[in-house]
Amino acid sequence: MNAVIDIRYDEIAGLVLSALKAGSDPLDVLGELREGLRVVGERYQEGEYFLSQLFLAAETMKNALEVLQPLLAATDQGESKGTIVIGSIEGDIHDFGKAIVSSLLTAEGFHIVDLGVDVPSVRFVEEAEKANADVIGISALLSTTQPQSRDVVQGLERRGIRDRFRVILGGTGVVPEYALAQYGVDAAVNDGVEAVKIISGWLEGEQR
Ligand code: B12
Repeated sequence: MNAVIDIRYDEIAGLVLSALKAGSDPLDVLGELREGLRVVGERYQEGEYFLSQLFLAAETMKNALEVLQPLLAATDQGESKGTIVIGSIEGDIHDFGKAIVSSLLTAEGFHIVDLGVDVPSVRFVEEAEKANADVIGISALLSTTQPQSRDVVQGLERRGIRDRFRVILGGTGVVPEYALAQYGVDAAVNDGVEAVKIISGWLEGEQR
């Protein structure tokens, strides 16, 4: 966590590797990294860190994830439990959370279709239909981008296919009760492990 706050981007990969070798659980290491980023975000918000430091902290996280992500995604490659179309919504380029939850879902046996970042709401609808997906996953970390998840839901409704897909919104700063009430999504989370539980619960027993 301190290595992220102190932005030790050139040392972080080695530190993560040492922690893993010493027996730390990858999810605990992830928790530490996220906590570090939360503090960086707070310092940025309070004007203590500049935007350049936010970027370098992001670089630090990227280097850490190169080591960590393959472990989170380790899977036996069995039969797919379902398809999830995922992306960061238009105007949002944050993608660490999306990458992590995708790895966790892959490890659980789900097939992921990653649309990338800055994805218009209409594309979520089109791609979900194309992939015959079970779930649409929207990543949105900004208070200005989160409301667009409503556009995805309305896009599904307009096409008369709302009941074919479950929609989940995720990202730091997402307030689940608010998102559920305001955007019409089926679930909203700010934790990837919880997201996996929710999606697994939805698709358990559903034969593809
Ligand atoms: C890293 C970072 C950046 C990086 C992003 C790099 C990248 N490739 O992702 C950079 C430097 C580019 C950046 C830019 C900006 N950022 Co920024 N950023 C952050 C920071 C520090 C960490 C975010 C992060 O990666 N967390 C770690 C991940 C693993 O956690 P997570 O996103 O919560 O993901 C988990 C869950 O939420 C969930 N999840 C996430 N997505 C999804 C999706 C689905 C479908 C599901 C099911 C689950 C799920 O699973 C994940 C694993 O547990 C946050 C601070 C914070 N509090 O987090 C600010 C923060 C999000 N940024 C902020 C801001 C303001 C910006 C900028 C506007 C700054 C600027 N003036 O330019 C720009 C906007 C760029 C844009 N258009 O998107 C604000 C947002 C405030 C708000 N409420 O709107 C924050 C909160 C900082 C702050 N406190 O002010 N940022």
